[in-house]
Amino acid sequence: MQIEKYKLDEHNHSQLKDHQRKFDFISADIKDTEGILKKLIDFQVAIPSWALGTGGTRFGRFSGGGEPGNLEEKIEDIGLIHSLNKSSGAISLHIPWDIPKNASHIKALAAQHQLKFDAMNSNTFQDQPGQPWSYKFGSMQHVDKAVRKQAVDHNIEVIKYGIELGSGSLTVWLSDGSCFPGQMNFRKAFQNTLESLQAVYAALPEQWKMFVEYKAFEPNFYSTTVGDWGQSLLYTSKLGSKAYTLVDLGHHLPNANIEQIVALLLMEGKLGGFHFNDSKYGDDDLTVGSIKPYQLFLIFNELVEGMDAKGMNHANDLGWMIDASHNVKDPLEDLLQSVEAIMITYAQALLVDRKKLVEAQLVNDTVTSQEILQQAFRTDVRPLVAEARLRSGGALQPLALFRSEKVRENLIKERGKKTVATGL
Ligand code: LRH
Ligand code: MN
Repeated sequence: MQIEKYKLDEHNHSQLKDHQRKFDFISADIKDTEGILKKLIDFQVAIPSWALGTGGTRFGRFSGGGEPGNLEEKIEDIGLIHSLNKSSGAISLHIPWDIPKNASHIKALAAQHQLKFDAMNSNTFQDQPGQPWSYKFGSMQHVDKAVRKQAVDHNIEVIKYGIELGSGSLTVWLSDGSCFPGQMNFRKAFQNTLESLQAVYAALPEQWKMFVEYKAFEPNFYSTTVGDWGQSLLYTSKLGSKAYTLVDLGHHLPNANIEQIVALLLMEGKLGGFHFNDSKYGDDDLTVGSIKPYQLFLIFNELVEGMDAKGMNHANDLGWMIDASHNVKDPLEDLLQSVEAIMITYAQALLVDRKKLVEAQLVNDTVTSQEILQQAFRTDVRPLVAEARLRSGGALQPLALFRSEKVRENLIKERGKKTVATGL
């Protein structure tokens, strides 16, 4: 399903007067409106291939129908999202859920939708049919070298698919760990995992990056072998300059100060990118900015400050990816909301008066430093984000157009009500 250009133009025309009034109002107060708009236009968020269907939980899954049944349909759905917000110009694949039967065909189809391939994700947290060795007791940490080799070979195979598709990075998330005290030797598990990651690292093409994603718990509930940012940094520091730490917002213990973790990883030049989502309890994978929008703002505030301090390019030097799963919302509407939340928060972080903030910090004027941050966070930047979309050929109100064009209803007509396994 695609939305006709004239329908998008009609929608923008009907919204233009109202938008212009709001845009003129906010840009009157902003020093560098054009600079901020350029940054927003360049900023692209990768959509995960596994978040286009209904995720569900172990207790149940309530599919809304019209979900993609193959990689082609997943690319079409992300193409539709990108045609609406012009900020979702990349897809992140998960292998073996998205093995491209014909890579050049898939690459051409993605190009038709102006989509690039972001990080490839390996999977050694599930046993595939006919797989010689089980990952029940882990993969790269496993006491049995044959299991570790199987996991290394799988990651090297994922890199091969990525090279064919034009990706430039591999994300390794290991569910490895233990469920009970005494089940495992932490030191040997670390060393086995490092040795296995080194074998994958050695297979990385020159320009590629490897992202080591950490997670505090689940599916193991006593220890996780890449359990926090410190452990991930230990691995990525020992691996080499192409290895970076990936921060999934839902992978922290309660009340972790994620913005401080981000600031320090950036300082060390070891921050690789993000899996954006939100959560109230565990790895809930909820809509970005739906539970803790101020935390997301504080993270982007550290990102802008830290990246500018190192002269980094905001759009290209880090991996910006969503990792969410949908239980009660339409997957595409949920993703439109998540991208909007990321763009709004990035725009607010760009509004922070950095010079005044440093002055306040240097005299320990905590009241003023808070006022400076909250001035930006309390600014309604939606007209700025909408203007960036308009200038990129997108819709002023993507969600409204998605609904008025009855996209889900049309997808159900095209694909039927059948429910499609997302692999998770
Ligand atoms: C693990 C994780 C990881 C993906 C998976 C789908 O919780 O965040 O990034 O491989 O979700
Ligand atoms: Mn993740």
